[in-house]
Amino acid sequence: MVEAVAITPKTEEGSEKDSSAGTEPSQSELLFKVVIIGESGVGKSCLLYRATSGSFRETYEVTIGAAFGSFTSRCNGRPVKLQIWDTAGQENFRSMVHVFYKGAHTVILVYDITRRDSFERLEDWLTEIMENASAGAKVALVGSQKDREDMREVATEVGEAFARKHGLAAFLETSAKTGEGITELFEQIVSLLCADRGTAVAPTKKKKRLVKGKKGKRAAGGKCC
Ligand SMILES: Nc1nc2c(ncn2[C@@H]2O[C@H](COP(=O)(O)OP(=O)(O)OP(=O)(O)O)[C@@H](O)[C@H]2O)c(=O)[nH]1
Ligand SMILES: [Mg+2]
Repeated sequence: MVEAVAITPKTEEGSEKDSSAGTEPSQSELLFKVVIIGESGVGKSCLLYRATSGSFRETYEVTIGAAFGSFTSRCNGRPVKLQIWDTAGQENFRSMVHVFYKGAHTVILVYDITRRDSFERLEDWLTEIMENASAGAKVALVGSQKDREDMREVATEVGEAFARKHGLAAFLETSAKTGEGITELFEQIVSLLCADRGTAVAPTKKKKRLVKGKKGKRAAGGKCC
């Protein structure tokens, strides 16, 4: 079983210290693994870049293999870090990508709201998740490039219905360009993982069911299924 890793802060001498400067009991950091997948060019790297740097990258730099970033927050006052792996969407760079699913607590599946083709591939991506991700891993569906409303090919309701039909844990539309929905997405993932703490994910096995979100419940600040 793969559980959230708790990291206890150390002093410079290497002994454990109270991270809350003596006002609260010592709280070690919880570490969760998140993987971003989806068609090439949908905006996975820009999503991560916006979340980690707060800015937008206009130029398209194809991801080769994978890239890494982190997002920090708190869970009931306890520090939480999401260790985020951004994977390559291009077929020729995907041979090693299954490795990144190992032990992931959440998979962010991205399509571009201006590209119908990227939405139509979602079923294939779900199959890949079922074959490679750990049992218990949550799936968050993201419709990216929301700022390009005039080019929209996938209605919000269609994305929402897909997420509901497949029992996905969250659905959000985001824009890496304006920043809309980005912090909300990662905070929603932290909330889901935080609420579920103690439900460990099992090692990767072939063909198992995805974990569903709480039925009918809307996660704070975002759409849910
Ligand atoms: N307008 C707009 N453009 C975006 C947005 N997100 C990404 N882009 C653009 O889309 C292109 C591809 O973005 P990437 O994030 O590199 O795409 P990717 O999914 O990582 O692609 P691969 O690495 O090949 O899998 C870039 O030119 C980005 O500037 C967005 O939210 N709004
Ligand atoms: Mg990329």
